[in-house]
Amino acid sequence: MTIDHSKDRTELDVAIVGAGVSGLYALHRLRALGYRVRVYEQGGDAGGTWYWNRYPGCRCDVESLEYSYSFDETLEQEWHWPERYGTQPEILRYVNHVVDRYNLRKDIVFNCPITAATFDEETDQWQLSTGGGERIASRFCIMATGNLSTPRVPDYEGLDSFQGKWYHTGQWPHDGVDFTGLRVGVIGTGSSGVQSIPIIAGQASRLHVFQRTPQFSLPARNGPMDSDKETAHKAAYRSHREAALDTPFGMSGHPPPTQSALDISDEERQAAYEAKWAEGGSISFLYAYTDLLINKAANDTAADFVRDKIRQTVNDPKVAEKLIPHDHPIGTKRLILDSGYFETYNQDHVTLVDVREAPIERFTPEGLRTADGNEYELDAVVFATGFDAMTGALRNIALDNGAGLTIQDKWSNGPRCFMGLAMAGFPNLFMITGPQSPSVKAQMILGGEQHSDWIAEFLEYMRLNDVTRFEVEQKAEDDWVLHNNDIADSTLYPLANSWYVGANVPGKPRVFMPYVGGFNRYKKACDELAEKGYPGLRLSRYDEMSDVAD
Ligand code: N01
Repeated sequence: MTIDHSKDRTELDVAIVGAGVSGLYALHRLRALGYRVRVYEQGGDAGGTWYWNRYPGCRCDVESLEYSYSFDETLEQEWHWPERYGTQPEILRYVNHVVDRYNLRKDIVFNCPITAATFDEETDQWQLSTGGGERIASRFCIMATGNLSTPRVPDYEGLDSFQGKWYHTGQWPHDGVDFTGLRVGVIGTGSSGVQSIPIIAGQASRLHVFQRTPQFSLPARNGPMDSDKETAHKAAYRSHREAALDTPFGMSGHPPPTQSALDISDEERQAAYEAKWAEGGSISFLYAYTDLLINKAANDTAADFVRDKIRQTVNDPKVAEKLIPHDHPIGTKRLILDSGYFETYNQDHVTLVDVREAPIERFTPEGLRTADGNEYELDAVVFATGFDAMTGALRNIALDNGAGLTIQDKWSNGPRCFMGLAMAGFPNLFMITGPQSPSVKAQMILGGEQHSDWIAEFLEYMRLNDVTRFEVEQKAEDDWVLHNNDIADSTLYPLANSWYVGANVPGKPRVFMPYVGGFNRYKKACDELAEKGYPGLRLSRYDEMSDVAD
């Protein structure tokens, strides 16, 4: 991109890309500190993932009393969540309430994708371009672009010829879709597929689910908010939030396990799993024992328990066996929470099609054909086929450092970041919940708040020290990437072909992307970095180009 030094451009201290839950909080926090901040959002309104994912059954898998902002105690007390887990419309209503309550809208530009960003070495500013041709110069840029924000539709031959309608769960029509009386196909059985399939089955005259890989799913046990629980939680909200910060996944209410799954009798273990199954929730289940995610034999006890539950739920034993995962340890792909998913296959009009055995060969005007020659006539197809996770959004921007390095080059062998917050070679650029931070492995709103607070304090430190530029030292990044990989390799996570390693996108380098050392451990590392004066980050001023701190 050519650098624009003209005056007819917006001048900012901080440009934030993305008005999801993280970008919104970053705006609120930085504006209060007096920075000139603006958010650029490609969608028509705020909410990020909750703006786009409007598919039937979409709901958060973190309990609503936890999945909410913690920065304002009055907001916490006043907001009432009607259900144990928030539905997409309810969460979007909450997000919009936050936007209005803190008057954020005036500093957000909607329908405005950032298409290119170049760092200007001369002025220590990012030069951003929008889809509409606007130019922005900003000292700092924060990419709050989300981890699951780039939907992926597999490249199927013949899709253009299909005469029915098709949808992706991550780009759902705002006025909804009525499948009543239609022959519907759903491709994909991750969280989005598993949540939407029971609802779509309730409308469709015929439903075919095209499954490539079965996944583990547990009952969510959703229901109306228990008012006693809400009152008790709100009475102690501060201590819940404090406790959440000190957990590996950023959620309170789950006492740390103390025992190995292999150190107790089969009967005791079975009873514990039954209790967790009845309680609902994935953290509670995976946190039953100390070693479920690090020891395959321990993991097998939990996986076998869930496999048996699937067998008990699905009437047809052949269908049940097809729905049982065998290719990955439980929890190493995002553990799904469902409401009546496996029961759906007991309905006569619902058919499971194994597309691992016979892959989808092509779409036809009438539907699709699989490799065994079977033809499926469909009026509508739902792609629940996931996202180019964690790196897709940034790689879609023409992002370069003004000195010949693009993000595509930088990440050609997979993402490399310093604590998921910044990258060597890209001065003055932050990411919120980027690769190699806890991101998707912790409560995302909490992670967004923690990152935004850390960035705010760092900006204040730079302002105080009259610094205009920070750069990540290569060694600091290399050390962090090594640390991230070492931790991942000490767990069972890399055994799964998951989107955590980019396995769902053909050709994507296989790198374990989230930090799985625990949110608490990660936060401690961030806090220590600040306390020690930001070692690993090189600080300078553009008119001097001399170091002001090490
Ligand atoms: O996407 P996914 P998702 N042919 O990647 C299949 C979060 N989330 O949108 O496993 C046939 O998990 C693919 O098969 P395979 C949550 O973190 C949260 O469901 O690659 N099938 C898989 O079955 C979640 O993990 C919530 O073999 C193909 C599915 O499509 C993440 O978002 C709700 C295919 C994709 O599953 C992503 O979930 C929703 C092909 N060519 C999402 N390509 C909650 O909070 C892909 N698939 C509850």
